[in-house]
Amino acid sequence: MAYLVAANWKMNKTIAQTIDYLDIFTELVKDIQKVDIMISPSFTALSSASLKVEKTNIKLGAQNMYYETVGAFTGEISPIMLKELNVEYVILGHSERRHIFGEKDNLINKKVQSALENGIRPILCVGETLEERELGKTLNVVEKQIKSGLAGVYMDMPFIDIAYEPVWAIGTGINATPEQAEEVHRFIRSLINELSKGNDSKTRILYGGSVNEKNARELISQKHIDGFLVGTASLDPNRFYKIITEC
Ligand code: G2H
Repeated sequence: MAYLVAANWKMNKTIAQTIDYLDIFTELVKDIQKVDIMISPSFTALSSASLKVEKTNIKLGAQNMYYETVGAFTGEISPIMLKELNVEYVILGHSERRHIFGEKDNLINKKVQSALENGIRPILCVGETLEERELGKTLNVVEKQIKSGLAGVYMDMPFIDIAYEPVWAIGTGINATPEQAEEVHRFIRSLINELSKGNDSKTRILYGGSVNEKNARELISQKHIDGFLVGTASLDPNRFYKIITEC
């Protein structure tokens, strides 16, 4: 199983900035084969990015999608619109979607099911808040988010990746220590192994939350960390490339 290192650009970069980035980044990573690389630009830049990454080793992801394929859903993006742009991954249940936009496990589960039905690989994000960690509820929270996010699709585990992103580590510059991350990753691995009846060997468990070129090596050296979901440090092609080379 190859590591997956995925960029979540969030609401950053115009079309022109995306093209400039990819002019540099495609060259930097062109010889990398042992790591799967994904970028997820804004929706407005996806089309241009799709053309730029065609015939490269960079895969395209979306930061969100709706679960219906067509209809009266003002402002939403359909999985078939993403497929048309050769989008292969979709980030679902990111903590910013949960906390800023109020997405609940039930909605996230519908999106996961729809992504799978439409041949897009979901990256389900889970993670506890600082308050939940301090109350000792981290593993309970993560278990609930995984069980409800993946309800009905446990047997599709080979087509799913998971990102553990502790909310307190997102965009704060405070990453989970390798030991803190490893404890949760080990728990997630054992949980998805049980839920899928042992069919989880193709599922990567990514760590996300203030990953950078300085902490990547130590984090990836943990047995149950299979890659990264990178926000801030992925916005610079040289920094993101450096993280990839640490894997
Ligand atoms: C967590 C992460 C990317 P950052 O949201 O998903 O962002 O690396 O900026 O903490």
